[in-house]
Amino acid sequence: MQQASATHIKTWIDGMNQYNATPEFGTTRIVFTKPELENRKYVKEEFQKLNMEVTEDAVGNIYATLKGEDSSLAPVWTGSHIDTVPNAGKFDGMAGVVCGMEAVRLIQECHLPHKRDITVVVYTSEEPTRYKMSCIGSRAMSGDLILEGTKQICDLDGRSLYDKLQELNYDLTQFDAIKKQPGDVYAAVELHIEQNNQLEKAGLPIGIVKRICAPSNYVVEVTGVQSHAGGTSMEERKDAYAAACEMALELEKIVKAHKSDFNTATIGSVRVVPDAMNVIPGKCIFTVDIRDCDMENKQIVIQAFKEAFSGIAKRRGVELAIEEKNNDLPLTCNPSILKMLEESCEELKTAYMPIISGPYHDSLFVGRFAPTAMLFVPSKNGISHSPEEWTDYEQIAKGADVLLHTICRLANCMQPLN
Ligand code: HGY
Ligand code: MN
Ligand code: MN
Repeated sequence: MQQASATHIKTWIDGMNQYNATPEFGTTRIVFTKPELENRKYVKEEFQKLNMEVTEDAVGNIYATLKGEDSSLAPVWTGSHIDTVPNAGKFDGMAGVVCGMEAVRLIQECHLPHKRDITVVVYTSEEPTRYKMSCIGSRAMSGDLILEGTKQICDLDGRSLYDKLQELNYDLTQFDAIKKQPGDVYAAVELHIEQNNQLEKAGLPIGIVKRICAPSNYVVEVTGVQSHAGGTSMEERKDAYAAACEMALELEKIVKAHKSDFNTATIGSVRVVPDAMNVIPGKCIFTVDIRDCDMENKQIVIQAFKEAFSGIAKRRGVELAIEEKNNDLPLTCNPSILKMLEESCEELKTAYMPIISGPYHDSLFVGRFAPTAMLFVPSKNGISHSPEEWTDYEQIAKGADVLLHTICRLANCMQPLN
C-alpha cells in the first residue's frame, strides 16, 4: 500500500492556514468568524475534489463521505476540528482532518476495497474559545447539547449560539436530527497531535490512546469591596483578587494531593474589576478547568475545591459564586479498534506506545454513541495551543499511514466491535 505523502499533508495544512485572523502571531480561527467560515468553504471544496459527498448538519458539523460497496452498512468515521484557540498553532485539529483527506486520497489512488462508507467529519467548535463550551458539534451528536441549550450559550458580546446559527442560515428545525443513535456509526478513529511530550521523550512516532480525560469547567465569581488602594487599611479591606489568588493556590494543592493516572487543574482566564492600579478589586471572575481520566477522582477534587473556596471566602468576608459549565465523563477507547491500531502499526513496522490523553477531543462525545479510539503523533517539546506548536509533516504522514490501515480494516470488518 502506497505511503501517505508529507507534501499533500503540508499543502492542505498550508491551504487551511491561509484563513487566519492573526498571521503575525500564530493561528486564530475562532468558530463562525470570517477566517473559520472561509476555511470551512476551502475544506468542503477539497473534499469535493476527492469525489466525496459533502453535507452539513444544523450546528455546522461537516460530513464528507467516500461511498463504499454497501452504503446500507454503518460507516467508518474519522476527522477532527478546524477551529482554534487564539494565537494557536496550525496542527491542533487540522492534522486529523488532513490525515482523513490523505487516507481517502490513497484509498482511491490505490483502489483499496472498502465495504463501508468512509466519512471524514469536521466537528463544529471543539474549542471553548467563543462560547465557553467545548465540543459543541460532537455534544449535539451525543445529545449532550439540545437546541434549547444553544439559546443559553453566549459569546462575550452576549450573542447566543442560537442567533448565530440562524444568522448563518442553518435549518434549526433539523437540530434534533443531529443526534446519533448507537449503531449509526460502525467505528470512529481520530488522529490528533499529542499536545504533550511523552512521545518525544520516548522517541516514538505513534501514541495509541487508551483513555481520554474529560473536562469539568467552572466560572468562579468572587465579590469583595471595591475601595481606595491607599485609603483602606490592610485589615479593613475585602480584596476580591487576593481571595482569588489564595483559591488558585489551594486548587493546585488539592489536585496534586489527589493524583489519578492523569489529572490537571488550570485557571486560564482571570478578570479583575475595575482593573485599575489604585483601586482594590471589588470583583474577580476566573475560570476553573479540571481534567481527569477517572470520574470518581475528579468528583473528589471538585468537592474539595468547592469546600476550600467557600472556606477562604468566609474567612476573608467576600462572596463566592461558582457556576458549573460542564462536568463530563472520561472515555475508555474501544479495545477492538485499539487492537486494529496496534496491528496496523506492526504491519507498518511503526513503533508505538499506549498513552492517556490529557486534552479532551470530539472523540470523547463520539464515544458516547460509537466505538471510538484515537492515535497521536508527536508534538515538538510537548507544546500546543501556541504558535510554537509543531509536528513534522513526515511524522503526520506516518500517522496517516496507520490511520489508513486501520480505516481499511474497519471498513471491511463485519464483526461487532466490543
Ligand atoms: O482543551 C482541550 O483539551 C482541547 O484542546 N480543546
Ligand atoms: Mn485544542
Ligand atoms: Mn484539538
